[in-house]
Amino acid sequence: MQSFSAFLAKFIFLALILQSVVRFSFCQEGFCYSPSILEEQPLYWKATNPTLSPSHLKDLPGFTRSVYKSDHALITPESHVFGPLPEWSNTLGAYLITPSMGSHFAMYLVKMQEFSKSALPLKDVERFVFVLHGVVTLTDASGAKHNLEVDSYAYLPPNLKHSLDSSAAATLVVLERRFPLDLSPIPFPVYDLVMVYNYLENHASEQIIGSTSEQPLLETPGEVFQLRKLLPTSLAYDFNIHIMDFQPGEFLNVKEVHYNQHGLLLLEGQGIYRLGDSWYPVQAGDTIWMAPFVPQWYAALGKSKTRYLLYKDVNRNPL
Ligand code: UGY
Ligand code: MN
Repeated sequence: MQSFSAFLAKFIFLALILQSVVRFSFCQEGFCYSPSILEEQPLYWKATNPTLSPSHLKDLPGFTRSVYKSDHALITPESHVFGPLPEWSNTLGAYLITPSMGSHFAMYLVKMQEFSKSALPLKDVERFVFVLHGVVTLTDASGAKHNLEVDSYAYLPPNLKHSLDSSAAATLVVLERRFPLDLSPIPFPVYDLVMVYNYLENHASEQIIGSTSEQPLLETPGEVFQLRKLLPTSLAYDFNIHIMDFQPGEFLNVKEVHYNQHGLLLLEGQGIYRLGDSWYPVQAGDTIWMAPFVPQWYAALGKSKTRYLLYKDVNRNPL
């Protein structure tokens, strides 16, 4: 038979486990209630103990961290609106950046399902696809099939036949940019308006298929972040996609202001993004549009590294 002291020890042990389970469930997402929830809370308790955790704020009616201004936008996941993509089958898409904001490119999320299939981009539009979840099959112009897993990507030059399909759920981020190949049929006044003229004779871009981890780390003079570029840096390519990694506490040394535009998807981590005169707490899943010359700066915070994917127009004279 158990002695009373053994029984007491077991009782205390079980009570401690129960208390830690209760505490754990109320300490998730960085927010703990104190004193213990086992005590009855007084009337209006919440008014003097506001919920501080961002994950709770997200659920406030009408609350969003999304912001849309003339020179930048932050689009956070609770604002995503998915709908069918024109001519894609069994697929939902959410346009996050489009020329209606002032960008010269579009960036959208694509959720593919079983038996889903892409449509071709519009005429003269180049496309970049990056896999965020699942596996998609790219069938290229020659009929060859390429399986793209998470962290893999493809660049398809304008007017190159291809299709993407998936036999299970998969998520992609897609960037598209109009690449004028032949401006001659465009009447003179319109021609003037589209002088962001990207075509360079003898510099045709080619289909690229790759994976982030295969790309070498590049020099970043004066900066501490790690940089990979997913596309060739040759003249044929009028944009590049950068993958940038920051350890917690690292930040951009240059307080950047430049003529290039950006589309950014935060893939991992948390931090503060400065855009113009505003400072935004951001985290994985957030999208940012940066117009030319918007002051921009990032500091990685939180407990894990930040990784973001960044569209940047390059290799063209801005005149
Ligand atoms: O290359 C860039 O312009 C990059 N460093 N910008 C950014 O991270 N906002
Ligand atoms: Mn920049």
